[in-house]
Amino acid sequence: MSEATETQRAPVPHQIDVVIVGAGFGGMYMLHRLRGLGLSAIVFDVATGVGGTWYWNRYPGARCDVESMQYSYSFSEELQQEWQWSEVFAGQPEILRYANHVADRLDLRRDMRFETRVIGAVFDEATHRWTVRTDRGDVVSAKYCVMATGCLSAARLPDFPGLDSFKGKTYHTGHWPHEGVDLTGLRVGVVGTGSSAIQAIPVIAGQAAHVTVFQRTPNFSIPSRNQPMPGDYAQSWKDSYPARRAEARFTRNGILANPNDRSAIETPEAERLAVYEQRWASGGTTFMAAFNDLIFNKASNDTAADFVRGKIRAMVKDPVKANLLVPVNHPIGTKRICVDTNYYLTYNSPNVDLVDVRGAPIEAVTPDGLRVGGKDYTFDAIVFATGFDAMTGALTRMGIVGRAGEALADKWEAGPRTYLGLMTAGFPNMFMITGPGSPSVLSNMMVSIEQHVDWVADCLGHMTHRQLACIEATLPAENAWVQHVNEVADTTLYPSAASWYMGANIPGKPRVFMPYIGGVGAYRRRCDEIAANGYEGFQLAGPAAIAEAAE
Ligand code: N01
Repeated sequence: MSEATETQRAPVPHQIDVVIVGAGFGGMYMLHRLRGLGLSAIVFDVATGVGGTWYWNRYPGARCDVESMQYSYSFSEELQQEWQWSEVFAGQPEILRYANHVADRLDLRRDMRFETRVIGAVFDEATHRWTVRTDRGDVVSAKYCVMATGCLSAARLPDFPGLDSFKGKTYHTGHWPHEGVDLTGLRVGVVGTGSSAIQAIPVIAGQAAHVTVFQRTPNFSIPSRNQPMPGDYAQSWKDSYPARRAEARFTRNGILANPNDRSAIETPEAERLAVYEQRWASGGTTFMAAFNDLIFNKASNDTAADFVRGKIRAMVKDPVKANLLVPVNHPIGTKRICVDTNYYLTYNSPNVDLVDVRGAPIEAVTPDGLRVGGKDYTFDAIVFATGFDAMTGALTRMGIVGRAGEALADKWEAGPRTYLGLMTAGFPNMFMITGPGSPSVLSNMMVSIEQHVDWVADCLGHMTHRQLACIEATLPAENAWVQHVNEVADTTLYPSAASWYMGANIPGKPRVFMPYIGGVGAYRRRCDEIAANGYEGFQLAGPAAIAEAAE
């Protein structure tokens, strides 16, 4: 079955065990696990089908930068054996086909309602239930909520004056039209040079008559070296999937990257360069695993950054463009490292221009294009690759209200506060999948999603078995975790960059390092330990205690 379209929906139950928000990889697996526990669950998603981030991000060139053999579910041996990836790094259409295949295989859609946005989730202290409301008028009373809303799902368009005045078409990479866009022969402006833009620009430049890229911050990008999947490579993974998956779960970022356990700065220069050359030649984000101290030691980081700067200068023929493209304002890897196919080489094409908007920001969108530094640029179409209100945006916009009428958006006004990125104090029985305070965006999302879903499912299984009715993170546990997340971040170079990890891409968003950088292995051990110790740091209560408290 292909991607489903459901304008006519099946009825929505009024009472349910669990409401799951989001039908991406997190929500899909959560539903599957809850069914296994015998709990009733329904998934809401605003999209017309499954896939989450891979449903929305259909911009030209969209591709995963984690290898396909590792960016897939590991919970089912049948699934991982039967699916054939066609490329080493899968493109968006193939990943979306995979999501649909899983939905078919596990018969997930019957408990999903699409084209339905959750507009409120309010906790009732008297009944200890969540009332979930949708924009289709549904009102569901649920014992638990699981927010599988994704870390990069709230697309952000900067507030440029005159945005509505533009006579041509505008697009955001995170909301790309499903029917596709033909940019052939057009003059196209692209705003942004993050991962999305770096993938899209070479493809757009191949279609458009002329492309002008507006860059505020140059990024480091590593060639992907993507290729059709070699059959023996896929087979070698399939032959040893259980062992490799088990190993990946205890790595730093959930990716088997053959990490080098040596310091860059302590390695003699010639040897160090040879390591970088070898990593550059094999390509991909695993470049950052070339040495063990690249994210901790500025001098070590500089050696990697200088190596990539040299590669950029060697690729880009025009020295003015090359100078603009060389990143200088952040250590390599502290803004999400990008992975590309021919990104830098694209600037050698006569139909591609680059405009620096750091010194002179974009002033306005005009009826004909963009005005920057008093100069007008004329376009037929503008592509905004301007990113997301990352990690918190989808949650704080949803109308989540916990104990004593406290809105999540208010609680997190000075930055997100969670215990393990799984729960937040004052919001009982509400779980987050890959929430802020968990490794999430610093890891292979599939590994982190599966770990969170399994932890939540095991927790709900435990509660059902013990006839417990309420679980809530305690404030002291949450405070200690937030402090730990910050302390670990401060041992690295990450907080020195104005990145979306820090909320720095959104004017007015608090500058807090949101993901947990302690590594997925250490994090998993901690989560398991906490569960084994009777859910240390969480308060669990039975129906009697709840009834007593409500009196
Ligand atoms: O978004 P971004 P993205 N004027 O926030 C610029 C994942 N992902 O969609 O850096 C001018 O990174 C902004 O400039 P600056 C991945 O985790 C993965 O590209 O803030 N420019 C920046 O250049 C990634 O990190 C994959 O100074 C403005 C760009 O817009 C995350 O998604 C592929 C501006 C936004 O870059 C987000 O990536 C794609 C303004 N007013 C995405 N406002 C893969 O797996 C913003 N910008 C490969």
